[in-house]
Amino acid sequence: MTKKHPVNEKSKQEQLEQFKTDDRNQALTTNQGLKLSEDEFSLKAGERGPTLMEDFHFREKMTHFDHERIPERIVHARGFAAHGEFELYDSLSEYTKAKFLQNPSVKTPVFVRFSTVAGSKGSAETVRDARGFATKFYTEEGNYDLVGNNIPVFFIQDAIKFPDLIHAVKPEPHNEMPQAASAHDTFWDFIANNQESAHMVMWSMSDRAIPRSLRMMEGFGVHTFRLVNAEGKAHFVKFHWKPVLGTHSLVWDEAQTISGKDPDFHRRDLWESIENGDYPEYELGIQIIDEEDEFKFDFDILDPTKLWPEEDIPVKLVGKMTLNRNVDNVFAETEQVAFHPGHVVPGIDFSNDPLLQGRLFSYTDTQLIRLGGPNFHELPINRPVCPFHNNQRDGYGRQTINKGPVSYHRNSLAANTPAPVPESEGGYAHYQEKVEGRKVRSRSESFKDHFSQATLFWNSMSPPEKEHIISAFSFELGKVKSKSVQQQVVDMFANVSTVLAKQVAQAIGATPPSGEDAPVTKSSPALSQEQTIKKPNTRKVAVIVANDFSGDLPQVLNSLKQQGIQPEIVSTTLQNVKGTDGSELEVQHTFLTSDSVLFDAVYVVGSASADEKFRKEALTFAQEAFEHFKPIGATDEGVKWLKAAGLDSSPGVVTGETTRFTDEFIEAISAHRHWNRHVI
Ligand code: HDE
Repeated sequence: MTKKHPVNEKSKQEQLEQFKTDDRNQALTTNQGLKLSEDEFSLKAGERGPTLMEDFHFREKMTHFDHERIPERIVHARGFAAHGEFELYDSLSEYTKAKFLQNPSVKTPVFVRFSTVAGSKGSAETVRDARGFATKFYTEEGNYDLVGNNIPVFFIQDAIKFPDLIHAVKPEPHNEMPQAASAHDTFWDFIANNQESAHMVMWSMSDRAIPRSLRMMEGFGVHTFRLVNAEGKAHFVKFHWKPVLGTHSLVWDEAQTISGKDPDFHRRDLWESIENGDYPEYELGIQIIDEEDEFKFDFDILDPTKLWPEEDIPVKLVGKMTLNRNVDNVFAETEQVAFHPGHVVPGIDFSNDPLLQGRLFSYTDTQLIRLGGPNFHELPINRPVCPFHNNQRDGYGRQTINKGPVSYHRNSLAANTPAPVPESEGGYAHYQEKVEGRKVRSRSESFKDHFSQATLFWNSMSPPEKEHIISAFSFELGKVKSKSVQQQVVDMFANVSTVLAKQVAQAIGATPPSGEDAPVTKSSPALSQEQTIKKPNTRKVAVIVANDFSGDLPQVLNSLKQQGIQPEIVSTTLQNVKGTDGSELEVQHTFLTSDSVLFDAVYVVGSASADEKFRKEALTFAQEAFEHFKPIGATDEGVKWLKAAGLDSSPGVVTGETTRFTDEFIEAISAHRHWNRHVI
C-alpha cells in the first residue's frame, strides 16, 4: 500500500504563527505555568540572610539564563535573515520535475539567511569577506536549500581541505587576532601554499567582497548540480541570484569606517528596507549544460574553482524571489535555521564536485553540535510545510508525540507504513549516474589549471576595479608580517597578471616579477560591476539643513522621494528645522549620531544663518562623500560652501546653479559612484 503525501494546508507563515507568543498583558509565570507574586527578590532566610535552595523560581530563571547561548556556527556565524516568496516565470518542466519549478502561479515561501564567513557572531558586517546567501524553499515536496555565496567559485577543490582553510582565515590561535579579517599571515600562507585558491582570492580582493547592501549582491550556488526532468533526462546546472537593484559595493576606506560607526550596517539596511516596504528582490538564473557536453570546455565542470562564463553559457532568468517579512525573533528563526545542500527535492540532484560531496556530510553533522541533537528539523523555522513521517524516534528535545508501538520498517502491525513511495508518485530517486574507478586520493588532471580563470577575472575588470584589487592586495599583504609569505603571494599572483603582481610588490616592498602579461584574448563583461543595473531607488541621502533654509527645499525632497530615494535630515540637534517660509522639517540624525559613510549621497543645503561650526560639520560630510566617490548635491548656501572648499565642479557633484538640479542629482545618485573624480 502506498500512502498519499498530502500538502499541509497551512502556509509557512501560518505554521510559524502557532509557535509565536505575545507575552504582553499576561501574568508572569514559571515555565510550569505557576503564577508568580514576586520577581525581584530571591527567597532569603531573613531580609539580610542567605538565599535558600528551595527558591525554585530563582533556580529556574537562572538556569535558563545560564544556558541561553548555543555554539555559534563554525563559519558564517554572523548572519541575518528574512522571509519571502519565490515565483516562477515559466515552467521549467523541460529540465526538472521539481514541483515548485512547474507552475508559475505557485508562490513558494522562502527563508533567506545572509552572512559573512570568517567573523564571530558579533563581528562587524562590512568586513572584506565572501557573503553567504542561503535560501530555504518550503516546497510541497519538502524543503529545498540552495546554500550559496555571493562569489561564484570557492577557495579549494576538495572538502577535506575546508578545516585547513578555515583555521587559516580565522583569528590566529595564539592571540585570537585579527577578528573577521583575512589580512594576516596564516590566511596568506594558506593561499600561497594552496594555489587552487587564486581565482577566489581575486574575487575576495575585488569590490564583490565589500557589498553596499545585502540587497545589492549576486548569489551563486557555486557547484554544478543536476536538474532531472520527468523523463529522467538530466542537465548540468549552475544557479544564480541576480539582484533587481544591481550589484554595488562600498569602497574599502568607507567599509572600515562603517565597521566602527555601525557594525550592524547590513542587517539594519535589510531590516529597514523590508519595514519600509522596499522589498529586496532577486531573480533566479540558471545556466544549463547538456550532459553530452560535459567535456567540451577548457575547464572541468566539476571543479568549484571555475565559473561558466555567462557569454558562453547564458544565464536564463527563471523566477523572482521577494523578501517581504522580517523575522519576529532572531534567535528562534535566524540562529536556529539549519541549511543543508543535501536538502533537495525530486528533480534536483548533485554532481560529483568533490567540494559538494563533502558538504553533503558536514551540514547535518554541524547542526548536531550547534542545535544540540538530531531533532533540529522540528524547530518551527526548519519544519517542512508538508507532513513528514518515518521511524526515527526520541533524542534531545523531541517534540513529536509519535503514537503506537511500531517504529520500524518492514512491519505488519502498521501495514508496513510509513511506506516508501514510487518515483512516479513523488518518491525521491537518485539520478543513476554510472560511476566506476579505483579508490584513490588524488586530484584529476582536469582540475590543475589554477590561473586561467583568475586571469579572465582580472582582464574583465574596469580600470577602477583593477585599482581596487591592487589596493586590497596591498592592504592585506601589508598587514602580513612574514616577508617570505608576502613574496610567495606576489610570485603566485604573477601567474594571474604581472601588472597586478608588480604593483603589489612595489606597495609592500617585495621583489617584483619579471616579464609582461600575454595579450588579452578573452574577457567576460558580466564579471565587471561597471555594467550593472543602476537605479536611484532606496538610496539614502544625508540632507544637511540648518534653520532658515530656503522654502524650495521640501519640493526638492519630494521629487527625490518620488524616485524612491530616501532623504534623511541631518542637523546639529534633533529639534525640527524651520525654513524662511515657516515650513518645518523633522530631523532624523545629528552630526553626533551620524556620518557620511552611512549614506549613499550627501546634499548640503545649510542656510545663511548657520554658524561656522555647522559649516565645518557639513563640509566634513561632503569631503568624506567626495573621497568615497559619492554623489554630492548642494543648493542655497551649500553651493558657496562647496565652492570655497574646492569640492564643486567635479564629476558627480551637482549644484543648485544648474536649472535641472533635481534631475541631475537623481542621475548622479543612480550612478552610485563617480570613479572619474580626481581624489588625492
Ligand atoms: Fe559551508 N558550511 N561549507 N559553504 N556554508 C556551513 O553549516 C562547509 C561552502 C555556506 O546561513 C556550516 O550550518 C564545508 C561553499 C553558507 O546557516 C558547515 C565546505 C559554500 C553557510 C559548512 C563548505 C558554502 C554555510 C557551518 C567545503 C557556497 C551558512 C554552519 C566543502 C556554495 C548557512 C552550518 C546559514 C555554513 C561546511 C563550503 C556556503 C560547517 C565542509 C562552497 C551560506 O556545515
